Amino acid sequence: MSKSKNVYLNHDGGVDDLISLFLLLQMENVNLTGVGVIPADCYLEPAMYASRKIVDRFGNGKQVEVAASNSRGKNPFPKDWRMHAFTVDALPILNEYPPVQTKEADLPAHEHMIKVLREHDLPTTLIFIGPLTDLARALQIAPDIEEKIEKLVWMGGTFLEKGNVEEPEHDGTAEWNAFWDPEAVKVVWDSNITIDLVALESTNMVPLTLDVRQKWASQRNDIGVDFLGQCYAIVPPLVHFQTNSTYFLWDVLTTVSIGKTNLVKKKTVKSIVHDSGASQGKTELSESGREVNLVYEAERDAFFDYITELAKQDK
Ligand code: AGV
Ligand code: CA
Repeated sequence: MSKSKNVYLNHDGGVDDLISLFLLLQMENVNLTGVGVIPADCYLEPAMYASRKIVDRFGNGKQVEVAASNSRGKNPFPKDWRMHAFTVDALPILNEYPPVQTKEADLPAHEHMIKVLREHDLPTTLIFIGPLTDLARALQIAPDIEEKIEKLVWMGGTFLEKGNVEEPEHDGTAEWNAFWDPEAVKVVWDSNITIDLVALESTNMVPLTLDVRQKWASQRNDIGVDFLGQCYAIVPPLVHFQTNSTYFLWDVLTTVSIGKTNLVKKKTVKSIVHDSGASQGKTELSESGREVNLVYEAERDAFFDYITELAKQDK
């Protein structure tokens, strides 16, 4: 058995953000020290409630505080996507035994993270599966936390020609988490933190497809697999061709990459980020840039098998 590692999660309330929280709570070698929720690809209130209810229902008795972010971005997410958290929050499986027990932290997310990092002697792995705003703000007011950070694992960025932002006044080269707050990416790039970048290169290999949904449906007698199936019923799968709404398991790949390293391939690259103009949020390869460990490939079938097993409550 490998030793347990401290992990702090900052997410933005999408379906795959909430599933990431659920799966982290199932990992034996993870000590989840806290959770921050930022209202980027979600509305804050349902995302906070859904997170706390997931800890209640699937946390196996773990005590984890959930902190609300008061950060604001530069480029807002489409409203349709932000609505998903309302549905997850309303699922009967999360509402069987009210009231909610898991505590909401009394500090905003970036300050809560600073407090939790300082409280632990051993360094913490940060998982950010939304924009980097809370981390950038934390580094600005408490630069000492850098030494408490083992590494940052971030779902964001891409070096592909086409990102996933399709918005007026943008050239389409950025990934959304970077685009929401490009200046925050720059602040984090300027730090000395080790960064694993789970970029679109690898997440493009794990679209939600109908065969995966069918597999979850067939195994829905397990309550954890049923929860996966219910949540991924909210978002559109890849059927005939990819659209701007097609759902990938971006954040879930990011989250499981911390434990199951054989599911992904990494290489070191140097990168800069554009923080303004028509390419804002674009990460670009450049010899003058900072080093990041780019996760550029994923083992699709092994990945879906792994998360389905991890989700099972009757093991
Ligand atoms: O760019 C991927 C990020 C991930 O953190 N999010 C969704 C994941 O949580 C934004 C996003 C891009 N395309 C989307 C997104 C889509 N079609 N639906 C919802 N969110
Ligand atoms: Ca996200």
